[in-house]
Amino acid sequence: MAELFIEGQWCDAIEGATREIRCPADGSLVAAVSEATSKDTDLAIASARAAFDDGRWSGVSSLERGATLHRVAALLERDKATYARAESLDTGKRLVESEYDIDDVVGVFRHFASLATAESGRVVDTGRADVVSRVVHEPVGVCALISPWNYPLLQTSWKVAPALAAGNTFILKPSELSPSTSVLLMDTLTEAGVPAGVANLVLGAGPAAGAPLTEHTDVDLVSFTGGLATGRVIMATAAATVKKVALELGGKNPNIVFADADLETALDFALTAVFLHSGQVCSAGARLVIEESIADEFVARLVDGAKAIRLGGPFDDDAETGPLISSAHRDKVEAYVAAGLAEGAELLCGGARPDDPTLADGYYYLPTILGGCHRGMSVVHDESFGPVLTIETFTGDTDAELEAAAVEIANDSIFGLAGAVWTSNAGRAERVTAQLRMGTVWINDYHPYVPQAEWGGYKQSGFGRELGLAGLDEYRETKHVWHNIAPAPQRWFSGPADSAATQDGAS
Ligand code: TXE
Repeated sequence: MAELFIEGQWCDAIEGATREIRCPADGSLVAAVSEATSKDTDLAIASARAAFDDGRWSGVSSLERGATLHRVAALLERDKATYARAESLDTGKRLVESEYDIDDVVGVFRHFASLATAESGRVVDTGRADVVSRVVHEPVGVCALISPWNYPLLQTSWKVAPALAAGNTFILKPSELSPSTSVLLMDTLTEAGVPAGVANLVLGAGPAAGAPLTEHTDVDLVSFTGGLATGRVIMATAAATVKKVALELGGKNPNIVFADADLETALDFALTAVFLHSGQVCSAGARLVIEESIADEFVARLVDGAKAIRLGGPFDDDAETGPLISSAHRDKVEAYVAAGLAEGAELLCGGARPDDPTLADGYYYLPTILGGCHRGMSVVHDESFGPVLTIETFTGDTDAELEAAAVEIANDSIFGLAGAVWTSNAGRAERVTAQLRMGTVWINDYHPYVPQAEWGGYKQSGFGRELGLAGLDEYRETKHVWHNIAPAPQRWFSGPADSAATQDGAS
């Protein structure tokens, strides 16, 4: 209890409600946490507003803000085991994957710690000796940070670290399914020296605890990572008060394999692309777009690989991937596969819950491959966010036709988050990459990212960028200051007679 963090204090939800957090691996109770309503969210907004307006963080030098973020990184390293265990219990993901995630979180804080003092502005040459003109960056103000459940702390760090680096205050609303590491983070921020009221946390359901953040006039910016449907609602709601909005809404990402690729490596990565974290990855390579001449053999071996994937809980050393986040999410994935089969897709493997009785209490779903898919099918276009791969093929009589066919299929999506190209022909790799309408393209690789490079989507995958340099700019306003150091009348209008003439006339 008392997991809301407002004005530097832990508190219960005003209405006293709680929510049970259950481990998706076996349904066991992890915690019962406070469940906020709009009353709590309003208090958190007031706290963040006051903290911003009195300059207790924005007035701190960028050097000191950077040093604070470096301390956050060091504390996260110190407490890595606690964080990783909490993340695994909430999400069901393997402990080793949570440990990788916490390492990444440390890297994100270090990246933005370094950037805090960089790019502070520039002097503009106006061509006038009597004017000093400069462009400066300032924090946006009060930020609403709404994060999802698949990489709870990592996605949160992509927002919290730049928001703090730029001098903002914030209210964090993590997914109601995975709040534990956000709760831990508040104490870490305090220990690192973030002043009370700068970092606020509300837990609870999206409509009750999150929506008020997107409506309130005292919130200046909303950064959201989650589903497309919720993103549309948030964008529309935020329009009423013209907030700055950044959205990352997932994707349906093509993994394109040409016959001239290193097929052993492409096969290995095709499995990771889609089945990592049981497909609950916004950049998952859930569409295999493969040259027809190699498709049969490649897919047959892929099916063998998918069947061999071992499912298990966070602390099972033999497990290779874990459960889905919730029973409701598994229902959604099942419905998605059923719709694909009804559309004419061929079930090549999976398509069911595992029959292993030791997994019966968890929300597991077998790695699934659907063959015979084409662009007319909704299963090819909709995001399942589960361990489901669709197979599409392309062909062409000439190199140009082949590449054009692959690009046309890959770009035929409302999404544009990420994709990959596998080929040993460097020219082809560059030509195809240049045509792909996506925020990230991997060539002969899948999934790596670094905090130094921007992340975000084209099309309905959202807008705005996280990480990189642009990930800081989302949280900064830009102000042009024009300082006339030798002011003198301009005489555009004839104006009143000058004071000397008036005095002469009066005498
Ligand atoms: O996400 P929601 P859900 C996709 C994936 C998944 C689908 C739905 O396809 O199946 O989204 O998942 C908060 N105002 N992704 O329902 O609803 C909510 O409490 C303010 C892609 O779990 O988008 C949570 O904190 N906030 C994705 C956050 O929004 C609201 C990662 C995300 O929840 C709100 C996860 C409202 N009206 C799912 N309604 C990615 N891009 O990586 C909900 N929320």
